[in-house]
Amino acid sequence: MTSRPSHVPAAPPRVLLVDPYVAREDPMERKFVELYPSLGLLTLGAYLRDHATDVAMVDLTFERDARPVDRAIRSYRPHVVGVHTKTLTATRAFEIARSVRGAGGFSVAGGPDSATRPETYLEAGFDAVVPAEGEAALVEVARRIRDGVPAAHVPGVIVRHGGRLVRGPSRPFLANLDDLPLPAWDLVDMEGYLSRWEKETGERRAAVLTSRGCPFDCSWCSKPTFGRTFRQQSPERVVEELIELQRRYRVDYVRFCDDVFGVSRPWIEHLLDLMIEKDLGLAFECLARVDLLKPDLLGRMREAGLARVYVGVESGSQKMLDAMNRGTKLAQVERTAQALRDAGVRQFWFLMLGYPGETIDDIEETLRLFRRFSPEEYSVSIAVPVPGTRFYDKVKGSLRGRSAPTSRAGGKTLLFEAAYGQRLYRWEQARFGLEAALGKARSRFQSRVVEKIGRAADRFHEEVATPLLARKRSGPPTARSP
Ligand code: B12
Ligand code: SF4
Repeated sequence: MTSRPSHVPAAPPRVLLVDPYVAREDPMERKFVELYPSLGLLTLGAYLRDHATDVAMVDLTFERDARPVDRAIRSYRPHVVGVHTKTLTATRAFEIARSVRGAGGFSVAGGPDSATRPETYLEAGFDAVVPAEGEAALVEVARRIRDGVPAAHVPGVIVRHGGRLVRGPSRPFLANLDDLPLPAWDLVDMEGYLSRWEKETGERRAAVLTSRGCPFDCSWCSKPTFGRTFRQQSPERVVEELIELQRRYRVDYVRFCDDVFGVSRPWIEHLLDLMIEKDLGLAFECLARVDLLKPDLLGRMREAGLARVYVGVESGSQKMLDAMNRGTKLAQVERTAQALRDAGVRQFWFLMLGYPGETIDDIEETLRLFRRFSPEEYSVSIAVPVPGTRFYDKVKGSLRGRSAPTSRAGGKTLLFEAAYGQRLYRWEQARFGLEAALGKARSRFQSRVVEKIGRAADRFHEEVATPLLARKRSGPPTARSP
């Protein structure tokens, strides 16, 4: 490093942010994943700029491989390369860390996967991991690296030193999310995302986050970054962001990406009031919990533009909801599903099969619930034990094949020794598929033929598939309730 006279201000550090997600490599992408740029990275980028740091970004979402990262390293010569991590993209992230090291640079990993297993990322070639909120930590690391000072002992940063992990002290979360700048949308190809949406749906869709964290405690949910903490922006700040998206990018549909939307009743009422008062003309969708989405709120949500709700139904068996520590009641599921239907809002249900303790009868209860309400959209996945969750701890002694299940399994592969074999769960998934198709046919044709097909499928399930596939792992084969 060349020394600089003390009166000459240091040039701003240069940080290259990387989203290593390549859509074409994601087996779920075509079916379920809706593409939006990473809000975590866009907010980091905006915050770095506000703190005298130069930022560039490579978003691999629409690329074929990581070559654009190599090119950016050569042309931009960043002090620090910051990579967002998910389990799905771990291999790609490791490849990038090796490239950075090869080019003599400094790499930092952040995001859910590296937060769960920082040692793996450091062993794979990353120089540092930020396992929690990244904004302030990354600013400090970038300044240090520019100045040739090691990043060890920086609050909120983990490095490897002498073969050991050195964890800096923990860093408090940002006190007020309203202090965050608007996401730096210009760092990515917003028009690429928006025009793709426009082609598919006729709408220009963008993602917005109004909060960080979630106060609930479902036993299979991985929350390495924010844990059970919960903070939200003011409704005024949220509306400011919506208006900017409309003004700059002609966005007309918003996905609120919060873990749970509307945790606080006064907050959501205030936001809805503002959206209605400003007459934004935006449609929106969100993910809601059935215990929070009260029917008496739906009218105003509809007026403010609500078009679709993702509902974490998970199971039609109260016993399973309790086992998952969902904190929801079946009666709430039923009430919400009915209210959404009455209000004409599309529902997307998340359902899960195979959670420990689930029997064939529980699955049957889930299917009955599904049949009763025929949600417009759904995803039914085989439970994935994500490292760092209580569910993972419960089954980690019986993982099948892999030590760290990846989300590449896409909810179709059984990753642990569950009550039944994978074929049973795949069969049950197919039954939900058939049920969905019959539900659509029923609403269109009211035909006796549809009922006949349904009954034949049920008979086949009971008489052929169940005896064949529902062998409990231990003990003799059973017909129905094991
Ligand atoms: C919204 C969301 C989506 C949206 C939008 C994603 C996006 N592009 O932003 C959609 C629906 C598209 C989506 C898709 C997927 N998602 Co998603 N998603 C979320 C959700 C609910 C919020 C993400 C978010 O914006 N958080 C808020 C921001 C502020 O936090 P953040 O991104 O973590 O970033 C902060 C810190 O982590 C850190 N940080 C992050 N990156 C970096 C990098 C550096 C260098 C540093 C220093 C710090 C740092 O600083 C940031 C700011 O403080 C999370 C759950 C969650 N709470 O995180 C799941 C979550 C991230 N998704 C997950 C998964 C699995 C996926 C998919 C892979 C699903 C699939 N294919 O099957 C895809 C991948 C798509 C993609 N583009 O990567 C998992 C990841 C689990 C894991 N261990 O990998 C999560 C954690 C959900 C879960 N509990 O399982 N997702
Ligand atoms: S599944 Fe949803 S409600 Fe449950 S803890 Fe995770 S984010 Fe919160």
